[in-house]
Order: sequence, then C-alpha cells, then structure tokens
Amino acid sequence: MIKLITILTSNVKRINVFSQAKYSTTFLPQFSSEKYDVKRKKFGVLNSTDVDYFKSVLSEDRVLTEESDVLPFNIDWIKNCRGQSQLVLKPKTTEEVSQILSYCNEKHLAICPQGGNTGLVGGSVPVFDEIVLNFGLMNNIISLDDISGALVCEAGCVLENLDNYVRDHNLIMPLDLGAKGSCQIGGNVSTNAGGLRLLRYGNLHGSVLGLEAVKADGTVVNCLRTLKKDNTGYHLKHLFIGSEGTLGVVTKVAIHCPVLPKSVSLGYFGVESFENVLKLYQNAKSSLGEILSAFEMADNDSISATLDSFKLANPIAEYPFYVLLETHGSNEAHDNEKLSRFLTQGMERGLILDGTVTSELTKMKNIWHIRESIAGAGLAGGYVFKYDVSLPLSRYYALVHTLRERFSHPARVYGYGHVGDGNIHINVIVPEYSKEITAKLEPFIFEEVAKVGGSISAEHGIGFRKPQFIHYSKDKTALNLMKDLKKSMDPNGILNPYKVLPDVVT
Ligand code: FAD
Ligand code: 2HG
Ligand code: ZN
Repeated sequence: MIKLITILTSNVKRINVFSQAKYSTTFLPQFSSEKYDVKRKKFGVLNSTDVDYFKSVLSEDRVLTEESDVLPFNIDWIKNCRGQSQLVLKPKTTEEVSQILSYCNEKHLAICPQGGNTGLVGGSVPVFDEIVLNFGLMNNIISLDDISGALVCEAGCVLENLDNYVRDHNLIMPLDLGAKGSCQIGGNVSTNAGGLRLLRYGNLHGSVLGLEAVKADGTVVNCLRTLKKDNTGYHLKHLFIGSEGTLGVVTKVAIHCPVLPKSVSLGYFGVESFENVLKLYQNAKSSLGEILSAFEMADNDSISATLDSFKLANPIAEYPFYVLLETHGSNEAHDNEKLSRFLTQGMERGLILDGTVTSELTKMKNIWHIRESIAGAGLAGGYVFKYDVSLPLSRYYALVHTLRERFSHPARVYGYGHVGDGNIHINVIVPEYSKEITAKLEPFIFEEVAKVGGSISAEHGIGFRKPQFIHYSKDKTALNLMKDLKKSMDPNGILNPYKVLPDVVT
C-alpha cells in the first residue's frame, strides 16, 4: 500500500494570474526605444488620411485612436516593453486584413500583429509607432471534423475557448499553457508555443494541418488544408509557424485535436535533488510509457514565491524540488496499475519523498494552477528577467546554480520548466531594472547556453528582446537565409520590425 499525503485543496484558492499582472495607471514601464536604445527605422508616419482610410475599411469602433484605449496594447504582459503606437485596428475578416496590409505596404506604415498579448519576449507590442493589428475579433470556429479531429478556426480564437469547444466533441487541443485564458491560436502558431503537454502531443509543426496567412503586400496565401498527408511541394505553413508575425499574419488555422483521454491522473511529488528529478523522469518514461502526458519540475524558490505571491497553499510539505507528473490514458485500471508500480518504485528508491496523486478534477486543477501561476509570481516583487532555454538534461539545472553564485543578494533566481522537453525557465528577480544588472546577465547566460549546445529560446521566441543574441543558437548561414526569406516576403520590412532578425548578420 502506498502512503500518500492527502491534498488540502480547500485551502488552495484560484487566483487569476492575469489580474495580478495587469497594467495600472500608477506604474508605466519605460518606452522600449529609450530603455533599449533603439533607433526608429524609416517608415511612413501615420496621418489623419490614413486613419480615415482604416475607418472606411473597418467600422469606426474598430479603429482605436484614444490614448487611453491604445495604451494596454502598447504594454506587454511582463511590463518589460512599452511601445508608442497611436492606432489599434481590429479586423473581423481576412479581406479586411488584406486591405489594411496592402495599404500599409504601399505607404510604408509598419505593423505589429497582436494576439492575446501574452508573449514573453516583447514581440507582441510595438517599439515605436507601429500600428497594432489585433486579432481579438477574428474569433469564429469554422468547422470541426469529430472523426479526424481537424478543427478549423480563425486566428483570434482564445485557446481555452477552443479547448472547451472541442471537449464537447470528445477531443482536446494539442497544446495547453498557463496563458490559455488569453492567448490566441494565431499567437500560439506564430510563436510555435510549446506548453505543458508537448512531451506527449508534440509541437505545432506537427499538429497544425494548414493555415491561411496574409503577406505584407496583402496577398492571401491559402494553405488551409486539413489533410494529414500532403507532400505537394514546399511545406509553406511551416514558414508562418514560429515566425512571430515577421513573414505574414496568420488569419485562419487548421489543427489536429487528439482524443479526450478517458482517464487522467496527476501526481505532485517532493524530491530531494535535481539528480533525483532526472532519475524519476527516466523511471516515468519506462514505467508509464505512452500514458505519460507531462513531466514538469519546479525548484523550492519557484514554488515558495508562487505560494507567497498568490496566497496559495502547498498540498505537500516543503522540499528542495517538486515534480508534477500527468498521465492521459484510455483505461483507468490499466493506468492506475502502471502509476502504482511507478510510485512504489519511486518511493522505495527514495526518489519520491512525499506526494499526492489524484484523479479528481478540482484537485488536479488546483495543482496545475500552482504550476501555471509560477510565471506571474515574480512580477509583484520587482523586475523579472525571464530566460527560456533548452539544455541537455545533464546540464538542465546547473545554470541556476551558476547564476545564484554570480548574483547573490539582491537578485532571486529560480528555475522551473518542462523537463520532458529539456526546456528550463530561469527567472531572475531584482528590486528594479537597471542596465548594469542586464549587462551582468546578458550575454553571459546565452554564452553559457551556447557552450553546451543549448538554445537561447526554447519556446517563447526571439521577439524584440533577443535578436541581438540569436547568433548564439543560429548559424550565420541560417541567419542569412532567414534574411533572404524576409526580403522576399516582406520587402519593405513593415511586418513586426525590430523583432526576430538582428540588424546585422556578420
Ligand atoms: P501575442 O503575445 O499577442 O503575440 C506573440 C507573437 O506572435 C508576437 O510576435 C506577435 O506579433 C505574433 N502574433 C500574434 N498573433 C499573430 C497572428 N495572428 N499572425 C501573426 N503573428 C501573430 N509559451 C509557451 O510556449 N509555453 C508555455 O508554457 C507558456 N506559458 C505561458 C504562461 C503565461 C502565464 C504567459 C503570460 C505566457 C506563456 N507563454 C508560454 C508565452 C505566450 O503565452 C505564448 O507565446 C503564446 O503563444 C502567445 O500567444 P498570444 O496570442 O498571446 O500572442
Ligand atoms: C511556463 O512554462 C511558461 O510557465 C512561462 O512558459 C515561463 O514565465 C516564464 O518564465
Ligand atoms: Zn514554458
């Protein structure tokens, strides 16, 4: 019989992380252009004739020009970046998007495509006066094939709404992330978002069946197919997946939804060391095999900061490391048997010190809520530098130790992430932003990552904050090809300037 601590879910209050992080009038971040010393490129300057044109294409209420209306669209989720846009456009159709882009291309007016504005690298907000093209009103579901699992929808559909919709048809979305209540499928595709279950369902290059996108000159590119197999020439959809709005804007998405699992269980364990987290991961893979759907870890500092910030209760006692493990299966008895074997071994070997396992929906939601809230935990306590890196598993946690040695007080450093994907999130929290601290962190972190063959951005993208460091993970030849593609698809460079591509490739 496995001894497990019962979870005290009644004490775990659900607090929306988004309400904690919203912009408030008492605090406005510095303009990105000043903070990061960027020069405006030679784009056109918006005038009243342009605004009148946009009003003629969209209805007046979908053209925002009031400073207070535009402000939230200028500030990113972590309040790291702030643009100076004076105009937000909210199209409802692909045709409207096409007309807007064709006009902007002719007038050399720069555009910042924006979904739910939950991006973490400053890609979703303007740097200067780029026009914000927001997809929030393009939120129709077009079709769902219950048998093949192919969902077709507009880019502005919120991920959680899609998941709720497909669940009624016995399906789930192939991705899930803490920002699901706000992020949009178009934003997910444009960032190639990873999330909590990539380990099981793979990344969006595999799940996206097709898409519709609009090029900078207004041309609508129709790759909206729902076939699983289609080797007819170049796989153009992949150019838009993960290109962060720099090659075109995504207007519709066709995506494969896996079957809703019949049996779901969640384990939350206390672990002594990172070495034991890795051993447990290895055991989980071999004991649980195909039913393993997530393997996440968080260090003590991450969980403590989250519990403190959001007044949550830890369902288990305090430990140096925590593991959150989930299974998705089709046969409860079979899954439980596997899980029991895994737990017995884990406890006998001393890998699991304490824990709770549950299949109750509310309890599972509460545990996931703790994990999903970590991203917002540092925001109240100061300024957060976020790093999202891929590392060989043997080196996965070493960077946290290195950073803690380099930045003792006043910085707090914590590490957590998707162990199953070799992706760690390192948050460095300081009382306030300074160029000196930035210079101590960057490029140091990226150099450390490059030394062991990692990636400086595992899942959040390059956005505005990282183009100058992209060369740590991308070869010069690949960067030159990226530039050629950009030139060919957006010759005037109006789509999301200052993002992804470095100005100079040497
Ligand atoms: P935005 O933030 O609005 O935009 C992101 C980028 O995509 C920008 O460059 C923007 O220009 C571009 N873009 C948006 N929509 C379009 C479009 N229709 N066409 C072209 N370009 C477009 N990310 C992960 O990968 N895994 C996680 O686990 C994860 N967890 C998160 C948890 C929290 C609490 C938060 C706040 C963020 C998290 N993120 C995560 C980051 C973020 O949620 C994802 O990057 C998400 O995919 C962004 O979607 P969005 O709609 O908010 O896009
Ligand atoms: C997560 O996995 C997200 O929670 C956010 O990717 C990571 O904010 C972060 O550092
Ligand atoms: Zn993540």
